[in-house]
Amino acid sequence: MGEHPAAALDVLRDPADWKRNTVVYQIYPRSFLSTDGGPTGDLAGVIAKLPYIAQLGCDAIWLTPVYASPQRDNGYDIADYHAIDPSFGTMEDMQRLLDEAHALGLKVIMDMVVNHTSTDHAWFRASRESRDNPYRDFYVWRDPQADGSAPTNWESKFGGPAWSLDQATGQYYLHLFDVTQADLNWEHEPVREAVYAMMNWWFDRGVDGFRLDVINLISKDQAFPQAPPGTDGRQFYTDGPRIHEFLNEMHEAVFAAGDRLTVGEMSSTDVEHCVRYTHPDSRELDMTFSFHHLKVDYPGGEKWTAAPFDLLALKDVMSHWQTGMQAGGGWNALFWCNHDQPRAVSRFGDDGVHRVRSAKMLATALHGMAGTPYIYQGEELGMTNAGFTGIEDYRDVESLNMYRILLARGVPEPEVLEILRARSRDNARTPMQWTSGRHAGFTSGTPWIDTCGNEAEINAEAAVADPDSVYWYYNRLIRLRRETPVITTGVYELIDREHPDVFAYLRRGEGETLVVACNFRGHPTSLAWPSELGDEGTAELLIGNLDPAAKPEGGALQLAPYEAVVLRVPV
Ligand code: TEU
Repeated sequence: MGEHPAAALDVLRDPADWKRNTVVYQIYPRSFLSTDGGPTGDLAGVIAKLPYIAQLGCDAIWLTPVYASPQRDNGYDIADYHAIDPSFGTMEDMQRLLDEAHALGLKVIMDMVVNHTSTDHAWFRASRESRDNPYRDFYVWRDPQADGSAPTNWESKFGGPAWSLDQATGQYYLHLFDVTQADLNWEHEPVREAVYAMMNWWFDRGVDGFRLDVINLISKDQAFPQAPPGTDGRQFYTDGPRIHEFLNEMHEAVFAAGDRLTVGEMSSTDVEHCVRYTHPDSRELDMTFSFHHLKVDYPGGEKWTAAPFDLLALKDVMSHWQTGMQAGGGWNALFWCNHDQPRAVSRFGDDGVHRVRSAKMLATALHGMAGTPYIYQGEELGMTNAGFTGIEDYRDVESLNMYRILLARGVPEPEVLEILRARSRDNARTPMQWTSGRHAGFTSGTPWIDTCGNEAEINAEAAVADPDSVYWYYNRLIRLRRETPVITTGVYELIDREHPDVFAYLRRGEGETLVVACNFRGHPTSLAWPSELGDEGTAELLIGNLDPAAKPEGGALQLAPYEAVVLRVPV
């Protein structure tokens, strides 16, 4: 048993810190519920379903961007931070959403995208007007190289170059994402002041926190070096030179004034940086999303393949983050799914015969860990990947770019489509399945993107009516977390690292130990009972996804396919 620094536990134990004791429900409003028969979801749809979220047991919602936007990247391209996009509703709808959520005891976390804006934003339109426009320095403009090529060879995260030439002024602007998402220049103080003022404007309207989009990319290496062969340039802006200074400044200017939840989306980061981002003494952020556990099916780091996941790598990565963040006094945001990721049950479980059981198993594996859990809309139903067969089904700018790029690389079309079926962000963006009816009850009109087609079986109405559903299992896990402080504060320890089928770990503290054991395979398996836990007869079942649940006997725990249990032992 490894020793654990006591200091870290003191940080974890602060009961006044609601942010470390909360469960957040993520809403992608565009695909949540349309109340007016339109193709896309709206704020009225979110308001209508707040009781469904409160009943699940969550106490906060995170709304992906609903600001005015040309929707080239579904709202992550903001044209006006102070307006609601008409496709979602009005500022009055937003105010009503805040009021109704608060009345139900739900906090509201808004998505804040400040690494870049849409090229339709007034700042960018002014900036591109001339080299001496007062807004020129709001963005990153650089001269071409001597041969006219882009200032650096950095690649956009959505494929292709990260710079685009503006013919009129003869300079390139930087865009780490789409060409219509121009990176803000955080070196320029007026940018930072404008962003902080805008954030405070939202807090004045009653928002309870922010999810900060790709926030660890805002500080770029001002030397703008060329990326060595085989790299894409991310080493020159990920967790960049002034990132901690900027986040601390943001904290003092915005977050310090109130009890606000801040969660940073961290691209390609590491534990050391995330400890620093989230340790209370740093005065930066409350928690971070990291993505390394969602790359265990990227062989050699390549996302655009249809490879299976590596369970040992998954265990190692998640354990590294659990242990490293605990030891340093940092705090993880826990998640399997979001609007950028394939559905967990299709990716790490079984979306066929064992769909319900494996969805519950995945929930158990995650909700037993230290951190603040996030549930992405539809995850609580065990929603699956989209299963789209033709390119015409896809909507996502990244998927459409990659389709073209992979074909140009000579990958045969059937293979490209197979890759998109496994990897496309649209897997998470199909309409939320409310009923077994037309378009899953998402809209009375024609949805902007097709449903998965399995709404007859997978829908919220059926799940709420069935006490054995994935939905009610999530509810039990959330209640278990509230009733069991060791889930929040206990020291994490991986057991049986080499086991080829089982992801099992301990949570120790508060005079007891939890054993979380999850079979990630479609066949039965056996886990040796850890001898240091003593007599297995003392183990008490806290939750399991099968009835009757596995019981440790004869020095082992026999787990059925995709079975998961949480046991408590008094040591
Ligand atoms: O995503 C950041 C990000 O890097 C991704 O997860 C991205 O989708 C992936 O790397 C593509 O391969 C955030 C948002 O969550 C995403 O929806 C936005 O498109 C992106 O930022 C740009 O704002």
